Amino acid sequence: MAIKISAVIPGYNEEKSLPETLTRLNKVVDEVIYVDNGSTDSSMEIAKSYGAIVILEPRKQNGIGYGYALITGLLNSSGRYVVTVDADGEHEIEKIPQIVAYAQSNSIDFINCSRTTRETSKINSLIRKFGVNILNIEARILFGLPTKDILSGMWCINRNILSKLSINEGGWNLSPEIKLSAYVNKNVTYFEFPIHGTVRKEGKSQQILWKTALEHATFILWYRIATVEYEIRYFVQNFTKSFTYYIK
Ligand SMILES: Nc1nc2c(ncn2[C@@H]2O[C@H](COP(=O)(O)OP(=O)(O)O)[C@@H](O)[C@H]2O)c(=O)[nH]1
Ligand SMILES: [Mg+2]
Repeated sequence: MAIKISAVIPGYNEEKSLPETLTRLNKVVDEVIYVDNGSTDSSMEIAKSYGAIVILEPRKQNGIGYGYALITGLLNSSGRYVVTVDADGEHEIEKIPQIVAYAQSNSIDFINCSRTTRETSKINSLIRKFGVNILNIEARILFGLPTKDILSGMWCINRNILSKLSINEGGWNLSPEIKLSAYVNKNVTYFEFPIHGTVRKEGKSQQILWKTALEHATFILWYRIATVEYEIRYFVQNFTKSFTYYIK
């Protein structure tokens, strides 16, 4: 039996991009959840007309509700696997069945879809590439995370591990947070799958690049400090287990 796949889209004023994105998504997933932050255009009506489940998530963190929207969408999805994509169609939606099949046959719980193909590299601006690479290096040094795209917004998650992820960031930082949370959790298997990334045809990005980059850099450092306690607890638990095993 085919497994149910859900897609979650965070969106804000994306009426121009949504028709194409939703048409593409409807061909490859069983359920689409569109989570809006109070758009002033007709995004929500459009999403409804394409059959998506529409949720209004008004919370924001420093003016952005990207993270809250995704958390709410993930919690309200029902598929065996949940894939997140941006509303602007920048991700390779057509690869979803292949990615889910890969996750299922290899028992992978969390896949980060990294925008790393050669074509993608030609499209992205130098400043973005530079920023993402610096953050990739930071995550690799601090966590050993073998990521090529710490900021990709396309993930494929096995529903069984949703409750094991500790995700709280309401703004852009949810993107690094969810990957780090999956990677540091010893009960979650993490993998990266290459996809094409494109540049939106309509509307404009909500990012203020330098500000977001700085926030990400500080967040990754802070997250390292916060998770040291988890690592120590894990070590002590294992140590105690082995110790009691040997002295029995
Ligand atoms: N719900 C919600 N979605 C947002 C918000 N800001 C951006 N988004 C969505 O997040 C995705 C990525 O945003 P975008 O501005 O394209 O960022 P970029 O791809 O990094 O340039 C798009 O689907 C946006 O519509 C927000 O405040 N709330
Ligand atoms: Mg975008």
